[in-house]
Amino acid sequence: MGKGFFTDLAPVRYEGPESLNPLAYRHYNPDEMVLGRRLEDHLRFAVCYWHNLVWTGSDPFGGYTFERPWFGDTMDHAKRKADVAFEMFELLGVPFFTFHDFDVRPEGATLAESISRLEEIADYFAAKMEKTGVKLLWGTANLFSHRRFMAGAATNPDPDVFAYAAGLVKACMDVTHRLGGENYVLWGGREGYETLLNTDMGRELDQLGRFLSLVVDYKHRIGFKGAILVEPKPQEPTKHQYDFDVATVYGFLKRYGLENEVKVNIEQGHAILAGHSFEHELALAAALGIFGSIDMNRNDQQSGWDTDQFPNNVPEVALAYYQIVKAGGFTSGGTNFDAKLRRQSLDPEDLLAAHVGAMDVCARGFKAAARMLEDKALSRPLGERYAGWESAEAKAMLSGERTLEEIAERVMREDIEPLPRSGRQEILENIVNRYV
Ligand code: XLS
Ligand code: NI
Ligand code: NI
Repeated sequence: MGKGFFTDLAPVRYEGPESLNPLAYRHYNPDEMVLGRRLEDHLRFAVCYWHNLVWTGSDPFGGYTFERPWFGDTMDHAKRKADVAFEMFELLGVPFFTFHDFDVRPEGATLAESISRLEEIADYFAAKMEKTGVKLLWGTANLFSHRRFMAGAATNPDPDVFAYAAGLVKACMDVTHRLGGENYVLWGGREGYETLLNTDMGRELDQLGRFLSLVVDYKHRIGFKGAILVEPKPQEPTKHQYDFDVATVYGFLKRYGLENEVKVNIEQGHAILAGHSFEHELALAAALGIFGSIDMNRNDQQSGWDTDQFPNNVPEVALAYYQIVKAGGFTSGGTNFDAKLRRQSLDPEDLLAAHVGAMDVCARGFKAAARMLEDKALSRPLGERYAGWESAEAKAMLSGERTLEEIAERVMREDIEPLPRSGRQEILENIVNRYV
């Protein structure tokens, strides 16, 4: 049974697909072997601190709906919040959690005070992590909520804000490192602009490039072995965010020489906001060698903003995990639920049920993806589609052994006339539907 907030709720267990218990896993059996590995080690689920323990249920039209006993800005409140957080992680049996500095400690009057409070909570976490075995998937600094960051952090016109942000990030990296975090995330919450009338874009991009280089240098100096991850998002809160999508981030990393140092944390909802599918962003990151981790939270199909809902669509999730397993699966990354309840979901039970459903959807999707991979259901037809490139002449064109003139001459000499072939999209879609 839970202890504090979740008093009358029992730990969530795997009960199999026939179970009618709303607080049991029906598809997520952590010990099930899939592709030669435990499901838990494939999926690497993480629960986020901010949406579950900090968000009050407010929206643009109304204030809080949640009344949580740990809401308040003292260190006592912060510790009660941590107690509830770990109670929840344990009840769910998740291996990882994620947090921002801002989520876990009250803001201090100075940077030094904010940092010492963060350090104190980190000690509190360390003891709980030791006791429960829950690990840190990633830590991050919140460089977007406080008014000092309204015009950006690294991209602020005021160098004092850049410096202040550097101080916060250093402290967060220290704590993440100390707690054995497996990654460090930077989401550019307000690194963007509202209007070009007051924005020098070239300068701001250089500032952001410098900031990220400082982070990478520091990572190496302290011996942090985790990955540095940038989380792309096209807009919201700023009208135009610099880390728009995976392609934009890759171009940015190349420009500042960071493409071998930094990877991406891809969020499903952000992919949709950027006009892409989640699997597009995953496949591109894998192709560019910068795939790191995922935030598995969807948007509402109609609303056009980041509604951070728990995943509930198995076919969608299956196609995403297919790209991930095809690329070799997670290394330091994992499946973080950067997702929140709807504001009427007031009960402790709602917090658990949301994650139970999400983890089951992910498990079903992942297992479908693994079966497609094992059966070569998609990779065989894909291989056939590109088989022409196995010929010696085709390879010579790609390796740079042929000039444009030589290629043109050969087409004429051999009287080549390409034969259009079916892309077989519907047949392939039907194949996927056999698995999901
Ligand atoms: C907001 C982002 C944020 C990051 C962490 O849209 O998803 O929650 O994941 O700062
Ligand atoms: Ni988001
Ligand atoms: Ni996110």
